[in-house]
Parts: sequence; structure tokens; C-alpha cells
Amino acid sequence: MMTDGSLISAAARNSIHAMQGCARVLAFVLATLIAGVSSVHADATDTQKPKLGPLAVTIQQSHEYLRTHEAPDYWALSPYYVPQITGSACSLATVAMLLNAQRGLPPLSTDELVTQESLLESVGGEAWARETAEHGEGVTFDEFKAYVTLGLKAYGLDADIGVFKPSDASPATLAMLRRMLADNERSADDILLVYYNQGVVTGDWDGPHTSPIGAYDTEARKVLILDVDRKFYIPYWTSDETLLDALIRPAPENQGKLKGETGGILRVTMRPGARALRPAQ
Ligand SMILES: [Ca+2]
Repeated sequence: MMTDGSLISAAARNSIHAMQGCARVLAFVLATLIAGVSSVHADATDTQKPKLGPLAVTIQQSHEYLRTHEAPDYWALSPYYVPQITGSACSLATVAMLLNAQRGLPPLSTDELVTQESLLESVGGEAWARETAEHGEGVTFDEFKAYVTLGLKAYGLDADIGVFKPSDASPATLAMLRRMLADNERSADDILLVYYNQGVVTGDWDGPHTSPIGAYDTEARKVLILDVDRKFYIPYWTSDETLLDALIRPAPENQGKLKGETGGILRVTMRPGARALRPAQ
């Protein structure tokens, strides 16, 4: 498609960015049409949009929590932090990070880590491969859960999957989210995977996305998201309230099969004794 940056409109540049997150194919088609029809609608303010809006703070701007707390999930996940291999592969990258974190570093020099490619091969999911290919349509929340289940099974990891699927941002729902985040912060035996509207947090692309949660600062009530959309982002903090808003925002009309999809959190907890499945570390 368009490769000459000097010829494309600001709107097209913005949309090229937008399609690089997760499941952005239809946004891309729409953007291409817009760019092809006219470039006079370019919104100059879009080109000056900051990397992150006011609701997110990068890990570089805020890392005191990680220096003063154990943050077990952060240290379990961050060594395996990978960029999604296509614009639609956030679910693949998220599950690969989960499996590596829960499996641990394999003992032998010849042992491979879980990659997004080997994960697809191990699961044998043609549908998942199609959904996560470049310009693929992405996965629904239920499909995401199903692929997490298949991934755990493929790598022999014995775990339970809890589902937090909020439908409102009431004080009671926020309290439930806070309890789960605080409980999860205690050990790396459980890992949280979030299916959320990325733009609610980052101020940019409005659509569904997945990533692992790296940490939760219970005092500041900030959540660290290890965003696998690494072409554009580094890990960032956001408030638990913003995260809840991002979970319940329905995917917009241009999201194909994901239209209307809302998010949630999968809590993947290793069963007692499951660590024996892990290679020695
Ligand atoms: Ca945990």
C-alpha cells in the first residue's frame, strides 16, 4: 500500500498508525478509502496528538513502584515481553507471554521459548492463524479465552481460568476489579490478561486489544499494562477506573465481527503442584 510518506495525507498517516494495533483491518480499509477520496480532510491536530493521552503514563515516567515493591507478575512477565507479530496478533503475543511466564525458562540450551509462531503450531489452530494474520479480523473475548485454554493445554500447564466480565462501571464493579487486582499482585502463580479498548487508555485507536497486566499499585490504584503493540507503545500505567472504562466500551461499528464486543480480564492461576510441570530453573 502507500509507502511514500510525503504523498500521504495526515489522515492516512494517522490511520496507518491505527491499523497497526490489533484487529484493525476494517479501520484500514476505511482509512484507505478516505485517503483515496481526499486529503483535504486531514485534521492537523491529529498529527500533533501525543503518544499517550492524559490517562496513561509510561513506565519510564513512573517506575518507583517497581523499585519499592516485589511486583512478582512484572518480573515473571517482563523477561518475555514481545511485540505482536502482526497488526492483529495481540492475542498471540499475550498468550505467548503468559505461557513463558508460567512455564519459566527451559533448562537446556537447545530448549526454545514459546514464540507466537510455535504457539500457533502447537495449538494447531487454523482459525487463530487466520484471525491473527496481517489484516486478520482479530478474536472475540470468548475466542481469546478459548485460545488461552488451548495454549495452556498445548504446553502442559495445569491452570484455572477465571473470568471478570464487567457490564458497568458502578462502585461495586470497581470494587470487584480492585480486589482482583490486589489479590493478583501477591504472587506470580496467577497472571491477568486484559481484553480492553486500547484507545480509552492511550487516547488513540478505538478498538479491542489484549495484553498482560504487569503490576498493580494498590495505593495509587494504577495498573501497569505491558502493551504488546510494541510498534507504538512501551508499558504504561493507567488508573483502575480507566481500565474499567476500557473493559466495558463496546467495539465500534467498523470492527467487523468484533463490533459491539466488550472486554474483560482472564485470571490464569496455576493449580497447586502445577509448578512441577515447569522445567527446572
Ligand atoms: Ca499474580
